[in-house]
Amino acid sequence: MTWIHEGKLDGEGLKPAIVVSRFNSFITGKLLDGALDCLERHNVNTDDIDVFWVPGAWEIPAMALRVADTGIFDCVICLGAVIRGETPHFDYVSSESAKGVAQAAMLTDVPVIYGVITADTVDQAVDRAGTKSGNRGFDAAMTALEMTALYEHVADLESAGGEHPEEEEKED
Ligand code: INI
Repeated sequence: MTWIHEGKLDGEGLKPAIVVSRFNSFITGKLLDGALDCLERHNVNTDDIDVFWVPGAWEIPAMALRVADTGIFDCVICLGAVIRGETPHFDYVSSESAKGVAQAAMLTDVPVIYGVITADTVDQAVDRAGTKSGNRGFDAAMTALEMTALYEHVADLESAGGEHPEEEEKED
């Protein structure tokens, strides 16, 4: 018999933070709309959501870590859009923002979620911000709900000394 652990997608009572960059705001604004839509549809109270705007994707990780370390929020959702130009700048900004968000996630106690689009063209970015290929902001918020519930579940398991709650399901 194996114990299966999964995060539920119910945001009731949660206090999420969103860190979103202003660079390419015609895209990041749509990612923010998607994230808010997801949170509200999953029972998060609008008054319990805090949005922190930063200048660009480069600034996201440091702000995400600061916000996460306040202890005020249950999760941090990072949203940005890095679009390739004619110089190697894209590579520096996109890789540092991805690495930085991953590092923030490892250094803090709450889930830090990566919802930064990296695209070769404006069209690719538009496709991922609420048109052909869905909305990466919505997806990131969904991931945040799942991971927050799972973190809390692991904390409950730890404080119960490894005793599984009665309602938890076992699979053969
Ligand atoms: N920031 C982005 O969020 N997206 C981009 O596409 C981008 N490009 O291509 O330059 C970008 N650059 C700005 C960067 O994030 C910082 O704000 C800036 O370098 C100041 O630190």
